[in-house]
Amino acid sequence: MAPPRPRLLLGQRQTPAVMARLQRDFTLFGVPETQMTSAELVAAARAFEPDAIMVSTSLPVRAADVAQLPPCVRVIATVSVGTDHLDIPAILGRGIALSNTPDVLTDCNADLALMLILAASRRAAEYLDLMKKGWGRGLAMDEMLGCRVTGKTLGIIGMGRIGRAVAQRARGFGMKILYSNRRRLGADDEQGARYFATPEEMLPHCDILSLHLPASAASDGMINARMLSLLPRGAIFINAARGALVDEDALIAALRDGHIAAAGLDVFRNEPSPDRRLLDLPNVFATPHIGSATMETRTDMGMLAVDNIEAALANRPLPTPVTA
Ligand code: 8YV
Repeated sequence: MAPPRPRLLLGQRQTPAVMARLQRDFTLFGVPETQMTSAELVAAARAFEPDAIMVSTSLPVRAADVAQLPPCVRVIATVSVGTDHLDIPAILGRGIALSNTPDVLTDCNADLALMLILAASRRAAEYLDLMKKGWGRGLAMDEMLGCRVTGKTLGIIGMGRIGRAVAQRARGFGMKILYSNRRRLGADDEQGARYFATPEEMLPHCDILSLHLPASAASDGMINARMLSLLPRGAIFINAARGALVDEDALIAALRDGHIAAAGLDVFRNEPSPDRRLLDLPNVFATPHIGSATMETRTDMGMLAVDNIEAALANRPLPTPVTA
């Protein structure tokens, strides 16, 4: 007789290929229409007693949630590279293995950052709005002009895998790359990019600033009024990393005043209900946290999460563990 299939609590529906694997190899608690809340996840875990739980950034697992999980839970796999929605010490402290999904989403996140750079610089939100209204009259030669991207200087804060992939793409637009990072990269990874030990030193040289660092207590609100004022007037601001990195009141003020010409934002402090004042600004091009949202990448992320769950349940080393 086949051994009983492990019990998996799925916090969010996954792509068809991932769902097919899960339905074949696991006993599932029922598939949520879209996704559960943290409270629903805890209640389901207590009712269903799973061996494994799958979540992602929009489904936080904080210390109070971890404390209520039944002892049968052996592994939590987040379908994300970011881990700021998880209380890592609380999870590991209960002896629960934890994994994330690095690397597989690097390209799509970098592609999205380029989309935001192009859309914000070239006023895509305003043009789209005009076209939805039917266009209707010729534009003057000096009307609704954007900023040329080719040849501009791009500053990147956080030169990890995604930051480097953004730099690689931006070089294709003839952009000069500056970066600030906890440590300087080797020449192979730098590819001619200029290093600054602090963002403060780099900001005055940036035409475009793009964030690619994780959210943490240390980085919370780091892009504040003082930092924005260090950018040259008319700079473009891009955030496809985490909303918590930004003081949104300061960003709104800088966008209203024109000190920041435009912003491309995929992430917000209060997701999924961002500050309306940001969304209503004509010079904000906004997307709903979709950096990894392609069929290919979400499938790769889901498959990697399942690989981690299977490894943990078989007492094998996890392919991509979160250790601290
Ligand atoms: C989200 C992300 O996980 O990987 C990350 O850290 O922010 C994204 O890939 C995804 O959008 C689902 O919430």
